[in-house]
Amino acid sequence: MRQQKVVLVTYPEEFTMEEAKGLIESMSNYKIVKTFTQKYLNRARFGMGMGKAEELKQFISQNSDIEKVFVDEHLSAKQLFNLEDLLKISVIDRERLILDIFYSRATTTESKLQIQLAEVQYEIPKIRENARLMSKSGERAGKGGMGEYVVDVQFRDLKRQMSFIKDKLASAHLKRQEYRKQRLRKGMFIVSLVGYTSSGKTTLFNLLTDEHKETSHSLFTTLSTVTRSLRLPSKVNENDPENSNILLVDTVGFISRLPHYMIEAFKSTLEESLEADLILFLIDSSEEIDDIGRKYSSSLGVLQELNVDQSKLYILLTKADKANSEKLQEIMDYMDPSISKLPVSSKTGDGLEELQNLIYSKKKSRNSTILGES
Ligand SMILES: Nc1nc2c(ncn2[C@@H]2O[C@H](COP(=O)(O)OP(=O)(O)OP(=O)(O)O)[C@@H](O)[C@H]2O)c(=O)[nH]1
Ligand SMILES: [Mg+2]
Repeated sequence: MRQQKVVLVTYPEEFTMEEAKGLIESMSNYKIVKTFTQKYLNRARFGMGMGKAEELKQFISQNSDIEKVFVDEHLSAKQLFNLEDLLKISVIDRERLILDIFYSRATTTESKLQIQLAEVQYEIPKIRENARLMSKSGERAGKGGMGEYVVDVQFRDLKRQMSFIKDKLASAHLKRQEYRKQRLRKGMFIVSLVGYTSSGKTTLFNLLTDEHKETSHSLFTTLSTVTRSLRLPSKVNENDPENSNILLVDTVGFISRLPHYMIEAFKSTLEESLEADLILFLIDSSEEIDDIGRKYSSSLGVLQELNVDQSKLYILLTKADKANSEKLQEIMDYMDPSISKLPVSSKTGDGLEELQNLIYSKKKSRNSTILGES
């Protein structure tokens, strides 16, 4: 495959830099040849400061094989236009990159629709801004001399697309709700796996369900919610077959600085997993302690934004084969003491039986509550 040479402009913090690189590298057709850092990427004209933009321009003019610049921040239509005008090559902002990754990975109709919705929501403010820029300057907006009429038509078209996609998503959502009701009627106990991208959700899902869904160190490997039934082993269920069947749900991962409209677009599938009886919140314990803290806070932020019932959360410290007991303790001490925690390793199987016991006992207690209520 031909690789395009690209330049990255990001913040100087190690965590942010590594995450931006991880995002770009998860698109295997891009190769980063140079990384520039800037303390602020919200300057009015170019996002980055004038000096940095000039430095970038010089670097690109000396390296004519560079095809794209990635700016690790949300850029307005004006900033994108100004930068492309200066650099004469295409500029991609953080949201565009995340959308492109999602596009390249989406396999199900619903996830494709969700991404289309996010895409339209990404475009709308840009069209609005173009129209504003145009009326301000009394000129025709956009590079191609696009007239106001065209902007209006585009705007209406996007609005129409948005309501069309929303309708389709709503009917997919209804279908899901129907399935959910059926599951509830059958007394199914639902456990979902949520957490930052690459925290090990699918690896654990595969291990528990004997599945072979794709796992990878690259970001956003899973984009569709997958549900499988599984039977807890008999050593766990104490010959209580009635309580040994559960449903396990794998979900799309989180990332820091995820724009609100993207969470919105994925809400229906995420919400479904958050309505589970038990939500396993995965944290990769193999990482640097500061990065763990950041990922924990940003994932918890998304969960809170989705109004998750915190009493259903249970933290799993994954990849425990790569952390010693002091580090595991340090991570646990850092986190909310009201949420229980368990270290697990899908590689060595450590903690797996405890996890199965936990699921079993939660299911048993839920069933006895239901019986008690009726
Ligand atoms: N050492 C070790 N590596 C693990 C373990 N679990 C997962 N991994 C690795 O972590 C990486 C990410 O795993 P995935 O299961 O794809 O992560 P995910 O949370 O599903 O990621 P997304 O689908 O991108 O949200 C892969 O390279 C796995 O091999 C573990 O217990 N130990
Ligand atoms: Mg996955």
